[in-house]
Amino acid sequence: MKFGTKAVQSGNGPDPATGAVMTPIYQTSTYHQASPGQHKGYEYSRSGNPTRASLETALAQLEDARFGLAFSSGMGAEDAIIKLLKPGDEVICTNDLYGGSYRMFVHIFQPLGIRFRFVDMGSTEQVAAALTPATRMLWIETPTNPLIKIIDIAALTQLVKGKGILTVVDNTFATPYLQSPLKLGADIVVHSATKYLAGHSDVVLGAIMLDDEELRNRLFFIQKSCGAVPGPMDSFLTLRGIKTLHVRMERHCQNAAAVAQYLAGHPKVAVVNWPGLSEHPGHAVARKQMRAFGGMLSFSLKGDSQADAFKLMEKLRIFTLAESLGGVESLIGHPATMTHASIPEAERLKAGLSNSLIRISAGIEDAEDLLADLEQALAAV
Ligand code: P1T
Repeated sequence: MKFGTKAVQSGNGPDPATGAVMTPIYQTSTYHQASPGQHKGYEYSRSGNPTRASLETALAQLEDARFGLAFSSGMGAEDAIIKLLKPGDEVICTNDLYGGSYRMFVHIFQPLGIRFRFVDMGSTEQVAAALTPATRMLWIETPTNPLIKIIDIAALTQLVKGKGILTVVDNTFATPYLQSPLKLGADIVVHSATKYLAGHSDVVLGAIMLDDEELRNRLFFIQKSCGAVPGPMDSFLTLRGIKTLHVRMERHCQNAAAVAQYLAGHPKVAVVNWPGLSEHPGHAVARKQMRAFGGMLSFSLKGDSQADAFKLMEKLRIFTLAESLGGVESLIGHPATMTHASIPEAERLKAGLSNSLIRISAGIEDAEDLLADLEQALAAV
């Protein structure tokens, strides 16, 4: 089945109780038992809920995975994955990743004895050099947030094959429409479904997709024991969003291309990070592992002034200045003070996250309006 058909049909099926075509919102915390232990598959909504079950089926189908698990947020999903580890274990992570992931790794799990090493994963040699006998996980995010770097998933999964190291790919920016990490050898895919999967900036939700049954059972045990589960309403909204994922992604990618090309030709812009540009260092790998180049881009200004970046963002009328990404409306943000503020300045600058870096989530509006908005705002800087 092709992707669009899967997206529309996934998790569907007439509701067994009523025949409803759309999965109903089963807004219940608990379920009747005829006699203790005798129930229809559900006993308590932390361990299972029919609306969430439909979503989990849909999530698995999107990534062509055997299993899907839904969480109350992307961070809830990431938290469950790190809980697969134990003190003394090491994780090698990309040095350019969502600031909230960095914060949880360094401030929650590092004090519990799990070690995180941040390396430039664009270089397979650097990852190879960072491996130690204690390495148990590679944490890959590609395209990265917010520098939109590309990491070669197949090269890294190949590197650690047979070494007892799990490879996790945060596929939030690419979505399953553009990139299939499991097919490239990854063990676990994680998403902030808050973004493109739900797609309308109206829900916070996380997802894990994977093929290995033993790992799935461990993650399910963590999910029900620790309790970071989404409610039925949020599960429903995400299911509804998924049905148009392929259509939205086409337009997100087209608009990002138009914005990236416009910015690349603007005299006040220093660098544009978007893998569809032929000069982007990850262009060739992106061509190989992605169906198209995605809706996310970032750019910096000549002179690298934070004040100029702020002025530009304040002038924009169509782009909304806000955290998050992947909704139908175009968003703009300043990673250094917003999404990535928890990364110490020296480390941030070392990774290339400069003071004037501006991140754009290209929405699905008309590209002409987006370019005109940027034009008038850049004129004011
Ligand atoms: O916000 P939440 O659903 O908990 O997802 C966390 C998360 C995980 N992974 C990536 C790549 C992300 O970008 C995020 C959340 N990011 C933002 C809120 C942001 O504006 O970048």
